[in-house]
Amino acid sequence: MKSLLTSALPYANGPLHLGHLAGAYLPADIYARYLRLMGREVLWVCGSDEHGAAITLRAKKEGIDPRDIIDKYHALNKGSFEALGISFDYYHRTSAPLHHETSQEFFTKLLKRGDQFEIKTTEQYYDPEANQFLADRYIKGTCPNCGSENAFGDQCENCGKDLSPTELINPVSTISGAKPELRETKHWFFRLDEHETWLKEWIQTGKVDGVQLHDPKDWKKHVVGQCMSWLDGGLMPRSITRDLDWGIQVPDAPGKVLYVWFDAPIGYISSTKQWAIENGGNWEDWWKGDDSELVHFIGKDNIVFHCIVFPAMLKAHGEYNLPVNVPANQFLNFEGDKFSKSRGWGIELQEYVEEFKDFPNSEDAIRWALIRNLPEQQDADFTWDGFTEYHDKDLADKLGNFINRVTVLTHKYFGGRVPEGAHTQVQSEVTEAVYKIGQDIEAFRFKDAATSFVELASFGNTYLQDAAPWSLFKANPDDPAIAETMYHCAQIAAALALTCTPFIPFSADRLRAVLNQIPATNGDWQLAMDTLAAGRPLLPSGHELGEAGVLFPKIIDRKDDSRNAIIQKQRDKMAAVLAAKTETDAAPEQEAREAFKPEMTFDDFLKMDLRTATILTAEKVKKSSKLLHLTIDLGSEQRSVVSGIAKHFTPEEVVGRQVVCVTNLAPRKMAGVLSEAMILMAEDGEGKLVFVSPPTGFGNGWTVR
Ligand code: B3M
Ligand code: ZN
Repeated sequence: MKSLLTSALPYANGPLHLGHLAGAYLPADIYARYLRLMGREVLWVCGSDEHGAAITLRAKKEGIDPRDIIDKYHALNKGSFEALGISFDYYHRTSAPLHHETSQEFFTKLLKRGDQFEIKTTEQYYDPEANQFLADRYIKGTCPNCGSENAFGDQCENCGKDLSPTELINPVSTISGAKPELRETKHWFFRLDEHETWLKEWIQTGKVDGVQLHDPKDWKKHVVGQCMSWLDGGLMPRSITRDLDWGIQVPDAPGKVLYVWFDAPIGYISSTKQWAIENGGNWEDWWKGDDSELVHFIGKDNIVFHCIVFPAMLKAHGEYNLPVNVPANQFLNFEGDKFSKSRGWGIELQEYVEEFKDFPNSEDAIRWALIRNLPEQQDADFTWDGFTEYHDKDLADKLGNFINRVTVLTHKYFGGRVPEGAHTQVQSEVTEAVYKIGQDIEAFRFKDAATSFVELASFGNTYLQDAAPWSLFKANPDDPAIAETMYHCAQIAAALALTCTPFIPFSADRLRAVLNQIPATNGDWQLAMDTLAAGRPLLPSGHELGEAGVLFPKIIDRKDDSRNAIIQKQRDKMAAVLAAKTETDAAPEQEAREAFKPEMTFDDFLKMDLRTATILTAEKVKKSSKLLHLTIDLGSEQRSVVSGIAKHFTPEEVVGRQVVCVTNLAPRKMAGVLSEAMILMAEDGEGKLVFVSPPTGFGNGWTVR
């Protein structure tokens, strides 16, 4: 079976940060490297996403050509990936002519089918100075609801009201400041609604037309959950063209380009084609063959496009395989907050590469810290303390130290040669561990795989410590148990030096060099499993080990503070960002906090029944972009609640939350759904909502007063 892997194509309009790496690239790299070591046929494609209004807008603002932006960031991001060992088979770009052709052919094929597009003419705002139609976000004006002068064409961020551009009072173009005019324009809408039925069946059961394509139990719950909440909301035709001058020309429609999210996933196909041209393969075998499995690696913000829209496009086209899995990751935060370029919060990949260039094993140090803390099922938080700890405890203390001790002791007692030994329980444990690490990787449980790997290292250390060959040697240098111990230690060391390869490939080569092995190549993991299963050693008796040495110098080292100093510089940077923020927050213009309400009596307050509760289920309310329908657990009963938080939270994010709610408001229907309680939220000056929650573990239905 072939494996065709894709990772989300990063926009070439800015640098990538650690959060991106942990989302769609590092997990895919572990998977791809493992499959190659298993001797499977793998093709992993990616590339730069170089279209979209964000790129043109930025180019206009900076007075440069969009091409300058994409050339710069394509090279930068590609370079960062390479530096960190991200082993794509091909990194293409969507500005390439081959991609333009491929996307146009795709569009034409769907158009020719006759039933896949609907063409509609609508009136849209046009900027007469910039000579272009304006996307909703590029129009500002006064909010008809609250009077704020900074409302966008799609929403007023002051009062939260959903708007359409024509509702704005005094609209202006954010591109030129000109007053926009309404003009007629024609667009192509992909009939996603026509695909709703089969998509629902496919997501729920893994079947299409009665054929089982995947097992839905293999998909992550949050991925299926997000898809179902979209599907339950009903699918609508989606416009897939734009009036822009940057992008892929819509065939026979001058001035129109394909919407970036229509062409970007087709980028996976063009990347495969380009790979095939350069490497002499057949791209169709990978995309259309019965013996090829497609897996998309993405972050959670791209789930809908990869699990609903692109599959619908592939099915509409015909012939193409659907993905067998989309193991999307959640988000990674940085030191307790979201990555933010504008606030300077976080660290970009090329910045890491540059700042840590004198740090030993810097590539693997960051890979390992991210792997141990991947946002696989929920959001995770990267901290420099965690980085230090994972490095020093796992890599230095457990892995590096073990391999070093084994080499030193083998040199001491056996002239560096693996002594004689026999198959025992130890070998079975090693066999089991190697198998388990692989199984976790195959199931996209990379964090578990890393844990199993660390357990194998711990097993080695404990085994060596308990066997204590140094004590045996003191008592009787000819004790056969010394050879037995060192033989098994050599096998454990070899298993570690092999199984670490997908996680820390740079160190893997060094570890294997210490064991006097060449770097692992395709098929070696499978070979090792076969060898172990046959009861044979990974390192045979007589094999000569290389020279020992410190493999992972610790970050926290009393004698050498240089590595810690590199990290301390990063901590200082973040402290400066925080200090700057505190200053802005304390600035005099005390921004608009709502005025306090008039006095009320204590009896008025007592009328309110406030309780703790837990959100059990959540889904979007059909035809409303603001409302979530929740079920809450009040201890003695469950209730239905409609809450206006859909713009702030996805259903998956709120399930399981503990909240405080008002239970005795008269029930009412919102968008046709009954609401029997109200959830309390705190809102700051920027409209950000947070739950008012009791501490985790507090029971449900208890009073709040
Ligand atoms: N460039 C969006 C993103 O980076 C987009 C991914 C395209 S994958 C086909 O979130
Ligand atoms: Zn408003």
